[in-house]
Amino acid sequence: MAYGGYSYFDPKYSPDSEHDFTVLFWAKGSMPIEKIAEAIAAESSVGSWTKLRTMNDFVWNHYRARVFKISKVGKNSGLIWIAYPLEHFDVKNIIQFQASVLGNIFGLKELEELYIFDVAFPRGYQHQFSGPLHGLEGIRKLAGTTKTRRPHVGTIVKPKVGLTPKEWARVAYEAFAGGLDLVKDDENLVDQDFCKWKNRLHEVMHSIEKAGDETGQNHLYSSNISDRYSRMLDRVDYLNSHGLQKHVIVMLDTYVLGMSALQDILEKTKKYKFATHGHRAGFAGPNRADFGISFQIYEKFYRLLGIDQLHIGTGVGKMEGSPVMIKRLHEIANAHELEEKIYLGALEMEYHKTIKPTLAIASGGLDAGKIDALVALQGKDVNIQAGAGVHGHPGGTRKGAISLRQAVDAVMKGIPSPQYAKTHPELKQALNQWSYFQPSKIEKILEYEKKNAKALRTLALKKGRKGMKLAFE
Ligand code: RUB
Repeated sequence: MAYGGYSYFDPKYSPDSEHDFTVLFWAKGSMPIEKIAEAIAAESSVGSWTKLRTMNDFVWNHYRARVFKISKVGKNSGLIWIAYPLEHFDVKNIIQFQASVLGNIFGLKELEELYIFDVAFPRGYQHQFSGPLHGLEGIRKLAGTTKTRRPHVGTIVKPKVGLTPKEWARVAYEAFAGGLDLVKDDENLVDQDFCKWKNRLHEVMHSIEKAGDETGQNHLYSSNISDRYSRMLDRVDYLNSHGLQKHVIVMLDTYVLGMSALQDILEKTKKYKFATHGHRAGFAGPNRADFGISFQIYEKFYRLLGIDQLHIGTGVGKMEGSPVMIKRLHEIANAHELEEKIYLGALEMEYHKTIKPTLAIASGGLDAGKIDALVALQGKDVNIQAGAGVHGHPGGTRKGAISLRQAVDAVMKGIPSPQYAKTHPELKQALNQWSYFQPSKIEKILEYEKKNAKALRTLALKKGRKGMKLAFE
């Protein structure tokens, strides 16, 4: 069933992981699904709505997309697998990839739903990128946890915005003194008049020095520099001129600042050897509805580009994302090989060997009572952050911080938090305040996934995106 005069359907085609991108789509519309698939392939590669007198064999053979599989759900809906050749894409230019594969197709008027689940990047593309400079192990080195392998613990100073630099740094000091590794700016705090970036930075450096003398820890500060590109550059230069690599992690609102600026600013942070922290504010806009792009795709790009630690959600806190999906995002951050899981819209992929793991950040609605469940889901290679779960503790910020550290100590000793709380009052107060998230709930979900993987796959292939949602949400 051709579209625009050509057929992009090639069921015999088998993508090659060195050379082809594989992209998994869900689509529904007013045309038969075969035609929808052709339209997507055409508009995202070499074609358009009608036959082109300018098309030639070379273009057709070298640059077109190939629909190699369709799993039909209804007459007009289904899952679609499309392969794109490496030559189609510009070198080290993610914007060009976005304009092709994540671009015009969303506007095709015949489509009622279009969701792009995942992209498996070919090795030939991956080695255009250098990945994280520090990555998981580098951040562990900074925090001094290479041997203990415990989860990192941090906080986001709250209120999100409004405190003065001195007030902000005082809260940071309390959090560090309570044993937290990291304090970070919120995604919406940068350089507002009431809390200028430079003033806050210097005040926090005093807090780090003071608290470090007391705790013996190397405390870290994720400083949000997100802004127009020229200002971000100035900030990175400024951090470098003060030699702050040991304590400052450069924080970037990766999604809203966009791939273009991100790609260049990361070259600069790498040049100066700064570690980086990726916050994903805004990603959920094109992630939750009928037209959307899964965070899996952004996350892979962020790892390829070199974000050292990245927000991926929690699976147990306030933000969207089923536990199994968050586990998948954790794997994208730090595994080498990714399994295919069609019920999550997840494709098989292997990272190029030079791409280091990124440290996953679990953040959003956490408190000490959720640590056991979180570790059951994400393991110990994770940076756990709690904002309100620290500053909303009945004993205040320092006790909130202590409660988080106690929960982490407990999990490292293999003792459930409620038991540990009997001899640790700060943890006890936190559990009383917010209750305990039973890790067995998470274990059951993971067990269910393991036992039912085949059935879940069948359900997804039969019912499409709706079937995937039914499985876990
Ligand atoms: C945390 C907070 C973060 C979210 C972002 O505050 O609001 O910005 O983690 O979400 P609190 P995600 O601990 O008070 O909820 O990490 O999923 O991108």
